[in-house]
Amino acid sequence: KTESALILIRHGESLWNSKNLFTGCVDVPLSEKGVNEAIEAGKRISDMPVDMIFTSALIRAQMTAMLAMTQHHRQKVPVILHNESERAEAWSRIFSEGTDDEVIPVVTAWQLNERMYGELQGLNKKETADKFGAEKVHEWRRSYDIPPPNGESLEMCAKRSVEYFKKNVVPMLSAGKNIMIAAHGNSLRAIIMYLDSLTPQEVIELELTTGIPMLYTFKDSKFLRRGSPVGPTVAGVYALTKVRDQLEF
Ligand code: DG2
Repeated sequence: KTESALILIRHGESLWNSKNLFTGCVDVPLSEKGVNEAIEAGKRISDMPVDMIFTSALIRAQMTAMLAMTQHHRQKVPVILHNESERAEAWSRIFSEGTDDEVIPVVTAWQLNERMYGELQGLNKKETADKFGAEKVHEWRRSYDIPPPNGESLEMCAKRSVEYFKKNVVPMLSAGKNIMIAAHGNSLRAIIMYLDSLTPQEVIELELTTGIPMLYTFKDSKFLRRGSPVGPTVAGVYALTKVRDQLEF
């Protein structure tokens, strides 16, 4: 029986999150608070096996993954793979029986980037709501299929992020590999919508907090949510702690 773990984590607070600016594809780093959130997230998953890491191509997600791994009890070294030949080599190592590799391959993919927020990028979220109306801005931020001006709707973001997930992450989980994905509020909302079979109406309510790891298990081609994705709830964190002991690796 093969059960594998999937850990999803929205990056820690970025410098633009702290200023309440629409960020999208703008490549800003974590704030100091975000750095600490990433380290705390790492402590929460420090005894969970991680065989491979996927991150977006943006620095805030990469910083989060790397900072989280500084807390891992195995002290394996996450190594970013920059080209196809590095990837091919890592694949053959990860699948060779009996290798206790001290390296965790890290794949960066633009498909996991935050949704392109178009003309909203760089604008203050509150000021934008004052200008265009809270309802309109909420629609741009949370609806499934209404894109912000010159930006991507969640549906468009889902097309690339979920496709990438199905093509690259699911085969690894099927092979029994434990995966961590560090990405973004909306690229992860799209992936969670797929994992939890949420409807376009239900996904409107889905909010992800920065720096809280969410756990799924994958078995018999099915995903099972083991830690709450909604908010930094104590229940969510407890669920994660409890589940750790139940997993068999
Ligand atoms: C935020 C999320 O993305 O946007 O682009 O401003 O996860 O990379 O910080 P992230 C952005 P909202 O969900 O707040 O609209």
